[in-house]
Amino acid sequence: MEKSALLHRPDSEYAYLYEQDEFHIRLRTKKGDVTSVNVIKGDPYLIGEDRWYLDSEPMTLLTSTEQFDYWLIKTTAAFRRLQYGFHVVGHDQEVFYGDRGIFDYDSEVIAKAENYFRMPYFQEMDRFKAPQWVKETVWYQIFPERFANGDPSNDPKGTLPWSSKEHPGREDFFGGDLQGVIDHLDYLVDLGINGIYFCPIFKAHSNHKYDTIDYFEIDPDFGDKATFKTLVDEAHKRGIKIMLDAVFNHMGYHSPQWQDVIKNEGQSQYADWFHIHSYPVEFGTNGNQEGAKTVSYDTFAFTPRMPKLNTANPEVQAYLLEIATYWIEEFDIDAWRLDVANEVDHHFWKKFYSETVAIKEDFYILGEIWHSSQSWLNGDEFHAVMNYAYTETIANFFVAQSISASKLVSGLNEQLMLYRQQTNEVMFNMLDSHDTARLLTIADEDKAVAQMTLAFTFLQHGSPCIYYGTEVGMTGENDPDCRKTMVWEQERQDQQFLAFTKELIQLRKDYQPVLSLGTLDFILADDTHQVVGFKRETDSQILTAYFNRGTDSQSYQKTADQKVVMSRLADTLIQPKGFVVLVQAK
Ligand code: ARE
Ligand code: CA
Repeated sequence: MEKSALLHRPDSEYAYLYEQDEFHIRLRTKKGDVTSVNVIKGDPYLIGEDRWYLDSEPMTLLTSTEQFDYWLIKTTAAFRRLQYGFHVVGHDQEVFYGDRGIFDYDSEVIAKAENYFRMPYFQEMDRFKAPQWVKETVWYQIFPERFANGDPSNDPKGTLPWSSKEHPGREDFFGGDLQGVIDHLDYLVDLGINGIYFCPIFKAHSNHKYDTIDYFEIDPDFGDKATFKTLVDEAHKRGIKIMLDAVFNHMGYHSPQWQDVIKNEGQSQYADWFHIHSYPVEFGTNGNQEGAKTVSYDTFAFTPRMPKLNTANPEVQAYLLEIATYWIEEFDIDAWRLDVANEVDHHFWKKFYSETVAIKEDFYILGEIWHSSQSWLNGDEFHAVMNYAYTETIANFFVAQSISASKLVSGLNEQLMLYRQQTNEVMFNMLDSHDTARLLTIADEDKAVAQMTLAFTFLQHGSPCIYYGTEVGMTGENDPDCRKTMVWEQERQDQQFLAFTKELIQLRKDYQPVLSLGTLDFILADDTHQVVGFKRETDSQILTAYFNRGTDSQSYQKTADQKVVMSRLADTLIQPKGFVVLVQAK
């Protein structure tokens, strides 16, 4: 047995409360190395005749990657306390794996308290609580400057006519605003989405508004607070939730705070709001120019126009927490997306979590993190991250075709094992965004590939997000080209893509419970024909799906009690770039 592959870590994604009284325990073993695992467990204080009342329960094989098997047991404890250890049976030996390491399995080892892992008490306060409504949400991301110009009176100077430029430049303005969103809420209802993620809308200098000047004001190019209030109210009436973008890692160069530092340098009352190493800090002086590596203060990336905030400063914390709570209390928003979330300290995010959730216990906090995010997802900071690591793996198989079916399966299972189950259920699954090239463009404008990739993503744990314009076949290379003005003329919209997107959103809604909560088992990973199949299962339903990324049509299994609920088929075969989704009751 490969003992070095054994891994368990208490109070992590390996041991956590899924529900108030449902405790999940996972164990990692080397793939194929272990034939069975039993958990030996009991209450640390329940001792009779100087031994514990211990029982032993089998774990089930939950999932596998190329290297590892992952085992799971869902259990509980009468007195909400548990000590537990693993009786691991391999082909050649059996061991006890516990808090003090790995031992040959024998009664002496079992009898020692110190050998047991502990779940000291089932603290509901500490449990990772995932907002239920997020599981029922299909998101739509809007870049406000480019969605719709509903009010030309607020167009900034130099605004260009809508869709007048095939490739917008970094400094272009087209007049998009909040009224434009209000005017198209019924379009969004008809599309079927029920959550909007807005890129920043507060007063800022650029067209993307990530260089904030005033977090307490709606940017005048976008409208005013009354318009925003109408937008939120009208969206809520239509069952659409609203998520705003919190840019707390840095402020904009033109903010009054940073302008005061430029003017008064070390004497400024805001000097400690930032990370300043030397003065002057004026743009163009002291090494402070675009892309310079010698900026005299910390910035976002190497962007001197985005001075990094010192979130360890209590004044900055108070200022940002006031913003965070203001937009919930005054405008009833439902969620914050946190910009550059991984570069702000955990201490601040813990305060952010407790203050926002105190106002709305089902408030959703989404971190923008492009890599593994375990340390932000323990239940006291974020509920989820923008799941680029998961969706990039999907795109690598379906679009870039850089990985095989079995690599796809291994990669996705590896991602899922990084987080608690309830975290996976509220992850934010977008295939593209305002920071990436558009899906159809990375698919070389092959609609079938783009649609197959979307369909696969919509059938995963986590809530899918459509980037505005995807549904009408918009293209675009990476920023700024992925921020073209939305196509509203029907004759220029891809009606087939629109119909497909509506069908897919409806499918997600029709089968949300099994798609959010169901297990995920990959039943097929054919590296020769590049076909992948998986099952999602709850107590009452099984959804099965097959995707053909290969070049030949493939047959698929269909039993009498399975119903085809969505497909891209040629007769009874799954054509290349096709798929089939089947559902059966249990
Ligand atoms: C743009 C161009 C830059 C150019 C700059 C010049 O993208 O190449 O140098 O203009 O001004 C906002 C604007 C961008 C602008 C940027 C800087 O939207 O148009 O850049 O400000 O002025 C990493 C971070 C991630 C960040 C991306 C952009 O981890 O947090 O880079 N995303 C957020 C927002 C952006 C926003 C900012 C941050 C700044 O979503 O829209 O940019 O507030 C890999 C890495 C990731 C990396 C990702 C993308 O996957 O793993 O860490 O994300 O690539 O680059
Ligand atoms: Ca406008």
